[in-house]
Amino acid sequence: MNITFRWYGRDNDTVTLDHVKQIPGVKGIVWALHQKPVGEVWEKEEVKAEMDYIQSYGFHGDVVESVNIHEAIKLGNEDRDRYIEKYKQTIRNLGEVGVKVICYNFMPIFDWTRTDMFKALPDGSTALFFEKDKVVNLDPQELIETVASASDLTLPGWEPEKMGRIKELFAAYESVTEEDLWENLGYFLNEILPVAEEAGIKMAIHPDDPPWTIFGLPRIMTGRESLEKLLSISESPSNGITFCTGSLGASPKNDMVALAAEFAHKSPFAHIRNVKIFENGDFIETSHLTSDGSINIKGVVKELSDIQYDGYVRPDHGRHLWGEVCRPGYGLYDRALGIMYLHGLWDAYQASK
Ligand code: DNO
Ligand code: MN
Repeated sequence: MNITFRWYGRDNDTVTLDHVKQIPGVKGIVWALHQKPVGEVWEKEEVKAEMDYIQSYGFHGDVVESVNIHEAIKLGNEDRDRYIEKYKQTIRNLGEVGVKVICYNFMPIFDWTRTDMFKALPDGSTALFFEKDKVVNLDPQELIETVASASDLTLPGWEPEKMGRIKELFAAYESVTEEDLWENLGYFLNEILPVAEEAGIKMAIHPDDPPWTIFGLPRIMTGRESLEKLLSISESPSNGITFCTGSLGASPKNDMVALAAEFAHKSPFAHIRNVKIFENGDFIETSHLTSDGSINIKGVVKELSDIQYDGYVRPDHGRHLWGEVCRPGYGLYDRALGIMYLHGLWDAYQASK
């Protein structure tokens, strides 16, 4: 278990690498060039400068999250080949500085979706919350405004350029079915996987968050069958999964311990966090502690320990604690606590072998 921490860059995060250094046992930083418009090539000098900075703190920068995919590729329209070529160049440039894993997602238009970024938990902390019924009746524009007002910093996947084109994008997706989306994912992977292999990089798809259709947009990475189907697209060793317990686990249909047993070995990257699911389908993010949420985090870590999992792991989101002002879900304190829980579970399972 190679513990990492997601960080948004020098001018783009409230957390600094000096802070991260003080969390026990963190080996690497999960990074991205967040200022780059989606679809543009990440140039060699830019990726090298970021990697050098991360390594100057003694961290590795083996994992990039995310190289986002241009909507033209997801829509499968006439511009896709041009954007796929750019994506390939980014993969090559990342391979050259030693990147080993690229996390990406294939969600139309929106990345992770929540209705409230600072919902109070009974203990007085706040966390990301999803109210199921609210989304059924919500105008996507309202959601965009909620997200935009949550932080002074732009949230990845919610870039204003993209949000400005929202009507046009919704219209473009009207005729796109789930089957079309699978086909477009297959086309993309068959193009890029040979390049990733050559660059020594594993591609790790992030599941849809939440793992069901929202606003009538097709969503395909939602559970066991999706993971199986993804793997059946290509046997390339570069075709992998980001095993995100909180995303898939927001659906009670997904048994995360059973999924870890089946898919951890095809997941070069794991996101570990807990959510509490309510009967009406709402869910709130909680601390990592198993008893605080609906996901058996200790069972998941046991599965990882059983196979001597040597992939990269990060605590995913955290609550906002002790008055911390930070990116929604990406403060320092709760993710640091989460890391200590993961270390504790891992060490105990390893010792009991
Ligand atoms: C949700 C988070 C997301 C994720 C991106 C991956 O669980 O991990 O921000 O990083 O959707 O592309
Ligand atoms: Mn995740």
